[in-house]
Parts: sequence; structure tokens; C-alpha cells
Amino acid sequence: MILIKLGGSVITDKTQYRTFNKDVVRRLCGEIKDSGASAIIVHGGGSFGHVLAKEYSLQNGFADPRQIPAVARTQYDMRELDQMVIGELLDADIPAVSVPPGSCFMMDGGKLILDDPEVLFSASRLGIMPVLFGDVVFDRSKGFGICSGDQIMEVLCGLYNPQKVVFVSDVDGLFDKDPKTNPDSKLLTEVTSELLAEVSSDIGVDDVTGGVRAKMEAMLRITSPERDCILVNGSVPGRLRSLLKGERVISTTAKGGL
Ligand code: IP8
Repeated sequence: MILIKLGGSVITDKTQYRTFNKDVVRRLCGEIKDSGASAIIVHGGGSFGHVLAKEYSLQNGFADPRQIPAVARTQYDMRELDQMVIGELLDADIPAVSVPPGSCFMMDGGKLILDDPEVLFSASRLGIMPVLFGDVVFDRSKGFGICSGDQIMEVLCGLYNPQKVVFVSDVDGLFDKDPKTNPDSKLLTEVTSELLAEVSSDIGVDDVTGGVRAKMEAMLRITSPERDCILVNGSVPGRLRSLLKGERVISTTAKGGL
């Protein structure tokens, strides 16, 4: 089984509130289907999640009643995004169902509690792909918080023990410097925690749940000697399909744990 996260940067236009990259998602769903991989999908929030979450500091929990409409609106926006992703999976002939974290699970102090995985396992046993996503989740100590898709990936790794974990983003991988501002930056094909400490900048920090560095740390926590954890560019047609089929592609592999 392969666990795949479709990042918000690739499935939405992060510069425009609530803009879905339908053609890209359609192509990626086709690539997953063509690869023949048995997969579970998690997706990020992009401009459906992060815009309001940032404006109302939803990641910090309840502080002001004026946040409440934004909590409800962000859950609504995330469900709309999720339904569009699931629509593309269905069109690619992949039977998929939504498991919205904000309705199915709780958090405590920002930590996702997923102690009853029966819904997930029931779907998987029937050959139905459960689809989860970054969401506003109620929190026992903070009222609510943002649960990132990366956090969900970590929890699902513990539940499913996948042989491979893939993070699909709009960058070729992790660079030693921000490639958008440094033309001489180099792609790191493998990243260890020692190497990550040397990477100068954090890239993509508009996200309330952290940028590429936070993602790499989450990836390092997921790695094991038996399991590769790979960051790949889903904006390049065919790259995800090749990776899922076991071919070598331009990407960054996290190694050795955190
Ligand atoms: O894009 C965050 O999920 P992520 C979801 O995986 C929200 O970090 C609602 C901001």
C-alpha cells in the first residue's frame, strides 16, 4: 500500500482564495489509476484552508468569538475542496469516500487522536479508498485547531504501515536554498536530519501549518529502514505515475528518521 499526500500547492492555486486546479487533479488521479498502485490519499488545504485559517489564527485555538464563523466556513470550504478531489477520483474509476477529520476525530493540544480506525479499515477492506484532508478539528484543550494533512499522514503510517509514502507538491524537492530567489540552488536528492539542519531558508511559509522544512521534518519522522518517504513534483506530467511504478524520477527522499 502507498500513502499519498496531494499537497495544497498542487491541487489549488494558493494565491487565489478557493481556486481548484481541476485539470491538474484530474491528471494526477489518472496517473494514480494508471500506476495500478493501491493507495490511500490525504490532501492539503491550499487556498481553501490556509487563507481564512491565517486571517483568524485558527491554528492557535479559540481566543475570540469572532473566530467562530471562520471555523465553520473553513470546514465548509475544505469539504467543498474534498468533494471536488473525490469527484476526480471517481471519474478516474477509483472508488473513494470522504473521511473528514473535523467530523470523525478529535485533537488534544494540537495532537490528532485517532483511536478508532474502524471507518478507515472498513472502507479499505471493501476496496474503497478513504480520502482524508487537513481540516479544522475540535481540540479538547484549545477548543479547535488546524490538523494538517502531514499530521494525518504520520498517524496513517502508524495504522497502515505503507511500503512507500509520497508527498506530491509543486516543487522538484528540497533545495539547499530557496530556488525562487536563488538561481544557483541545488536539489537535494536525499535528506537526513543533519542535512536539513544546514538548509538555509524555509520555503513556502504562508501555510499556517509550516513550509517545506516542517514537511521535511514530518517526512523524516515517517521514514524507516523499510520505508521510503519521497517528495515529488506533481505539476510535471507523468512524474507521479513513474514514481508509483518504481521508476527513478527527480525528487527528494527523506532518509534515516528525525
Ligand atoms: O495544507 C491544512 O492542511 P495542510 C488545512 O495539509 C487547513 O497543511 C484547514 C488549513
